[in-house]
Amino acid sequence: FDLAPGDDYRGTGLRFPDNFVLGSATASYQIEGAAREDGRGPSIWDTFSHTPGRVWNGDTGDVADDHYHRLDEDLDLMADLGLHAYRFSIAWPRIQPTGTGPANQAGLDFYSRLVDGLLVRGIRPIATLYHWDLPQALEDAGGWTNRATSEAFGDYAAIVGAALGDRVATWTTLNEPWCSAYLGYGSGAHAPGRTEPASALAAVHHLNLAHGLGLQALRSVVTAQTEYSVTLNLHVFRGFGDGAEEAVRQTDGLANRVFLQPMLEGSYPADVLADTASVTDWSFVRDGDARTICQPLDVLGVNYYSTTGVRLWDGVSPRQTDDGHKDAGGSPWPGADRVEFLRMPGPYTAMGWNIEPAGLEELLVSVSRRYPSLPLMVTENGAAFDDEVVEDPTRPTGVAVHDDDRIDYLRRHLTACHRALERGVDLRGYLVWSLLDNFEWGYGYSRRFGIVRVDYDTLERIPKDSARWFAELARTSRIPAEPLHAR
Ligand code: PNW
Repeated sequence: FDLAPGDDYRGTGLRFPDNFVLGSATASYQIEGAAREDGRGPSIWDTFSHTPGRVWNGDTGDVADDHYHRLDEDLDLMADLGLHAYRFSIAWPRIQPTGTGPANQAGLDFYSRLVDGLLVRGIRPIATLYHWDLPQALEDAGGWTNRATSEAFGDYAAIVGAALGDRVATWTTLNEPWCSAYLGYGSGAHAPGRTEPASALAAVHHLNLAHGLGLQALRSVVTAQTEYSVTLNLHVFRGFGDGAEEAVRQTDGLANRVFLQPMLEGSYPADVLADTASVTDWSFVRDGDARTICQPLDVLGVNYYSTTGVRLWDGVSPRQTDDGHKDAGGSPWPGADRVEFLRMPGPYTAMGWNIEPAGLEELLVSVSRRYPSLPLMVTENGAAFDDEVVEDPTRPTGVAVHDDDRIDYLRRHLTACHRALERGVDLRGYLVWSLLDNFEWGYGYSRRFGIVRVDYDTLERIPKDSARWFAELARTSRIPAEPLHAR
């Protein structure tokens, strides 16, 4: 694909610093399978995916990539690719089947084997405590609308920290609380599938609080010298028309500042509280919460895929709502009733998300200008495309997967990272989403983000051309030339 003229992000040969971390990321529910084994309790994603009509084709994570049973094979794959780091998440319902109470040793053992397997292969373990698989029992008691869930998260963090805290290199509390709150409780596109604007904002706060309580708990039990972080999917907004600034202010408040400001400055943005006053009075925020949420962070994880176009609705024309999210009935933007979401110019990935590497560079620069002493890491970036699968007897698997468009996407976004480094951003690394094709939430298995293909009939792993390309990147710390198969 080609971007607009002048938009040159083909940084072939650019070199990253020696300590720049190049790795990949996954999440528990998306790859593990073994949904009912070794004492794992049900999560909201089990319930959601087993509810007809919620996920494409009725797909579930019951088997997924069967990573739970193929751990050693997948660890060897990571070693073959030369990954410097691997970001994974821990399934809360494997550790506490109902979200509270004593630890399930079999669950801890699985992650302990994973961490040990990474360390013997020289791969840094980056562990996320919560990548959306909330124990169903906690949802039954209100889920993220209930303060008790934040408190339970602190207990869970203490259990996992005590078990793995001698070996994990980086702890991440939450992955993308924006998705958990607004897609889970606002739009209904994600589990638990609720469409309640006030609940979405209560969820925002209780996720923020869980982050703070989780960090406090981790720091009280972890013994090793480690880093503490959180991963946010910060949005890059493009404003259009009269009132562009106002549309950006409102959406930036809901998507970015409502997480960044409490976590890094210890307060909620007053304009967001005012914008959402007709939705909720925020009485779930108690004295002292903002200070609890604001715990020291060693690195901020940033997930970036695309940009979002907004403008103020004129109140007359048909309302535009294409914000790139699956339409599940509710709005993921509580209180932003006057904002329209515009389909941005292409090119697009198979998610329908527009490709704009400049957005990543701008995002990294703007966050680091706002928080100059805070190191950043790109904890997810990548793309779904329709991969071309061809027989190729020269490959170990007998099959080659040509995905030049994914290589091109990665090249351009890595170039954006390099430009951010040149502009003084303290960027520590880049993790590609994802190691494997996997359960893409509401889209089931219909969207493939992996640099390694998974054959869902045989569960065989087949490295795509992008995996070979990424391995070359990880080996040399240089952005490789053309797709390697073309040479
Ligand atoms: C992130 N949206 O999810 C997640 O962290 C991954 O688990 C996921 O597979 C990946 O990005 C690709 O989607 C998102 O609707 C899901 O804007 C949805 C949205 C953004 C991120």
